[in-house]
Amino acid sequence: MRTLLNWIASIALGASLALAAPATEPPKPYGPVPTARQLRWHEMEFYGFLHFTVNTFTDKEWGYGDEDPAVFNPTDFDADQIVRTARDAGMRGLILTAKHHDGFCLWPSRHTEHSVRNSPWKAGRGDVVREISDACRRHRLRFGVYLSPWDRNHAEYGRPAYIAYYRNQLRELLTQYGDVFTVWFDGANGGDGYYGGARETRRIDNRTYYDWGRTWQLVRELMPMAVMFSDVGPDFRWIGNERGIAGEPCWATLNPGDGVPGNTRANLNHGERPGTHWIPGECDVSIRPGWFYHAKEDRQVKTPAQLLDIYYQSVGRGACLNLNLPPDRRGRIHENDVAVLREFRRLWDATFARNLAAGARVTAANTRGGGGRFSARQVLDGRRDSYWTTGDEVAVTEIVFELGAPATFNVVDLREYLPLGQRIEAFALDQWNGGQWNEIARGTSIGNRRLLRVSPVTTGKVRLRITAAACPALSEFGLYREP
Ligand code: FUL
Repeated sequence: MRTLLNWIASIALGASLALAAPATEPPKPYGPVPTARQLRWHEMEFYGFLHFTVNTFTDKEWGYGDEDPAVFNPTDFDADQIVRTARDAGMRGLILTAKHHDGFCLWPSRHTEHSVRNSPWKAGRGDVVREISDACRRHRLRFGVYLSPWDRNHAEYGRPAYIAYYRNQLRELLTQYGDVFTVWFDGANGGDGYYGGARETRRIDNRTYYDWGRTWQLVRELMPMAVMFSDVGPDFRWIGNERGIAGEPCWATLNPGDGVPGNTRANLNHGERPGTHWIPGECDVSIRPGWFYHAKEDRQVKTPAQLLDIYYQSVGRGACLNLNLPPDRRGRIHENDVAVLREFRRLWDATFARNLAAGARVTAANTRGGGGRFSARQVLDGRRDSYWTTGDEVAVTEIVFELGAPATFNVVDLREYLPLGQRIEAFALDQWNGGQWNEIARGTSIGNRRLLRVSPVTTGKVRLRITAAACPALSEFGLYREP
């Protein structure tokens, strides 16, 4: 009986090995995987929004579209101060509202009179898009644009002519300002507005009106490495709230179906597994209550501790964080915001300065090909392009870190190797207390990055247990201590 069972088992094993990749080759990808442009975006992790337009001067959040361009007049505009503030906070890019719902253009578009060209700022010769994109290049940040699909100023909004106008504007932004890392398509669509003087309510069918497929194609042609945001992608999705909080779990995959910006049934906050597409989440949130600057909110800037909480619940759940900084009426980031960002960065630096597991002795229960390029040590080399993986047949495994001397930590950091898909379904971390293992943390989705805050633990040995849908590919492991 025993031999018969062994024989059946060996046939089954032989069949699965025949389908598997050789042990010295990487595993086959699992499910949808990110494109090169999405991988570049994942690496950014933390970047910012700049909400700036006529609203800054009229003290509104949504301009009606009848604002006189003369109201746009920053008294001391300083693109370097804005971009430096973002860079010093740790951001890797900035997305500027080139045009918000009010339709006013921060660049001298050839296709409208409703722009900086007719403002008193720099006698009509200013260009905010130019200045911010140039400053981003100087300070090594990526530059991106927000171009509101809804336009409450334009006379043709709601009719086909507006779609041609919108695409002409995209063409200007994607051909005149160098590399653009993202185009951010907002989902707020249609409603009342000025519309060239009509002052009426215009409803559009967001499934058909914008013909998104062709607009997205235009962006691909003009800027192939740009990632596009909308509620449903195509490259990254809205996280479903404006508080900057990703779900737990938060999968990078989604079933967008026939959803369109502003109209989707997909689970944006958690993502969906299994999912047909790789469409990871972005958490957008403002450092103040509003998206635009209002002097009355000068004392309502989020605290460094609040920003850190948001960071752990966005970047720490595999999403990117897009933190809005609203330039004030001078055209600078207000002192209160600068002070908060400086302290946020100080705490962040102090936490992540040293991986307490960096020098650990690592032993994995299983290693693909027995070692070498897939060995357990790869998770401590600080590189996201290397990883530890196992034989194809392994779905449940573990990896042990002997720290040498006891260390105290309260943050656990994990990364999957994204080019092979999101493979890990669940994990748990144990500490060795001298006699046995005690579980201290557990979770499900990892993806680009998973940060878990735990109550401070002091131990010389930890164990990570993993359950995966296909053999795991873990890129990084870290233990940190918050000051
Ligand atoms: C929303 C807009 O309506 C807000 O004004 C802001 O731009 C935010 C980022 O997206 O949908």
